[in-house]
Amino acid sequence: MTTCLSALQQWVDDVASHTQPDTIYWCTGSDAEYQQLIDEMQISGTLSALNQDQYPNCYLHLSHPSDVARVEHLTFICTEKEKDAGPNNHWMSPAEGHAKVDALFKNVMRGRTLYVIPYCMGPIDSPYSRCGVEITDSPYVVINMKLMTRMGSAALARIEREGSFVKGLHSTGDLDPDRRFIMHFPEELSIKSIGSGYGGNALLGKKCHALRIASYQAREEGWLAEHMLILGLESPDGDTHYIACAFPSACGKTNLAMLIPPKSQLGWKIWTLGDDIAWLHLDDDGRLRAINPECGYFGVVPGTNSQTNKNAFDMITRDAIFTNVGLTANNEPWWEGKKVGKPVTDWQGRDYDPDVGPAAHPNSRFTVAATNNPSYSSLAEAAEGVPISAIVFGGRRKKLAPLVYEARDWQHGVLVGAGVASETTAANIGEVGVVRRDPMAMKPFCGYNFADYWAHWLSFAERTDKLPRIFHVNWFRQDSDGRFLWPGFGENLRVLRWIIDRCEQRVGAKETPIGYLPEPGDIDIEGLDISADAMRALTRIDTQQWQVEIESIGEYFDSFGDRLPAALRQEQQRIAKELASL
Ligand code: SAT
Ligand code: MN
Repeated sequence: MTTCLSALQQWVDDVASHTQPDTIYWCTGSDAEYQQLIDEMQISGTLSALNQDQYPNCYLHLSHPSDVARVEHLTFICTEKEKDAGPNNHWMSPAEGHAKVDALFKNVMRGRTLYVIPYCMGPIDSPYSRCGVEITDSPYVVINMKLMTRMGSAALARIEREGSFVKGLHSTGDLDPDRRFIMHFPEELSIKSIGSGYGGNALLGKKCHALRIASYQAREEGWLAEHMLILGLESPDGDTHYIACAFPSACGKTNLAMLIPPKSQLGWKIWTLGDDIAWLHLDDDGRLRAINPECGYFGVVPGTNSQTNKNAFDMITRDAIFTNVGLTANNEPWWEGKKVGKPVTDWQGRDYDPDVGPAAHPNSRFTVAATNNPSYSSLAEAAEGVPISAIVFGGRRKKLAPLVYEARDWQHGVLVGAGVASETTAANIGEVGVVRRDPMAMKPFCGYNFADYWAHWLSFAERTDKLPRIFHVNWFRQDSDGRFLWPGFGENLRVLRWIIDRCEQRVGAKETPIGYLPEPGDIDIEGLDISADAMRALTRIDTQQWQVEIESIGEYFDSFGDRLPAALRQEQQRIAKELASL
């Protein structure tokens, strides 16, 4: 056995002697193994088969009612120096972090199976991919990792070849929220997660590895690990531009990534490369290229229907795992906004009663392989990734942010990303609907100090002059009566077209202190029921509101002290000054 595999074996042995599982099982990633686990989980009652005529190979898992979302307040970055984790993270020293969870891991796998999951984030043969091994006692985690990552023997072979991997240790423990921690040790490239079976806390390849640990690793190695979807937008002429968009959790990344153009946008087509995470590297020509480290979707179910996201609606009618949705009398999954059927039981398995609560939990999820998606792009497997034309930031803002605007240059674009704010959603346990800063949609996911992260972003401009343009969008603007000004969903394609027109220098723009805005007539609204007033409101800035916003961004920057890159402060002051002189 090579040194790396013996290091892996040693770690598995150490974990086993500490956690005392009944059995140890090394996952191969085969289809037969997947089916075997599904069968076992049905026997143990942790999974039930859905109507196999309507939903072949689809299953339902109901989680513990207290374990339905990420837990940012229990998520820690454990670095030697507190300053390295930054004010954007909860910090604990590595010694304390290990001690705290190791005590909880003691004997925790008694009576359970310890699964060893070697996995590769990214195409198995891509130089940009990185591997990890997750140890878990949850078969639910194993079947989800099978759909979400390149998992099993091929990944193990790569680990053996490369000699390095991220170590992730997970146990559902007793699911007691008081004994739940998601600990990251970026300096050791390791993760320890206990007390939760929820995706974002338990599928360690996803947020824990591909964002928190990878963002740290990316800074050291000169790339970026981002909370971004990747899509290809093909024009009627057959040109395809690739766009990476960062929106906070549950703000429509999955919908945008697999958008079906409305009839009015004849000849346009969207290809999906990824819906949640992008790893971005400069290639030898200085172009920014993206790979999606995942190969499946863990998407929000409620609201998915044939109008909002037909591709998702169709792709989850087979081979999907549903978590925390309701059921119809016909044993089909049901969720709010499905538009067909009606529920008889809710996500806690109780008789459905609308007075008690929704049938599906607002953060209920589907897990499905990316290849199930009708708009799947096979370039998701391309070792070299795809070249990115535009980076788009966005958030959920009732007011303030226009439908779309473009940053003046990269440095300004980094400020636009750093200033992202959004109303909170059900993807995290906590209050929903309050505006908070969510720079680059990475607030819950950056594994180090945001000030250093922004400096890293800024440094790309010194390495190449071929960087993508940076934009900001807001699909969620409302009028004073709380009605959405923009129809959203498939119509968002019209905004992406303006973005591509800008990249191709086919359209001008209004220059404002916050960036370039479209002239109302430059966004194609043909066939849309949208008033000229609404279009004006969507494409102008309110100077006073923006003065308050830019000042608030300045105050937010203050919390990073002297680690804040001077260029960001200058940019913020420039905008403040220009707004004041309007
Ligand atoms: O963290 S999850 O992967 O469960 C979903 C999200 O918040 O984006
Ligand atoms: Mn996400």
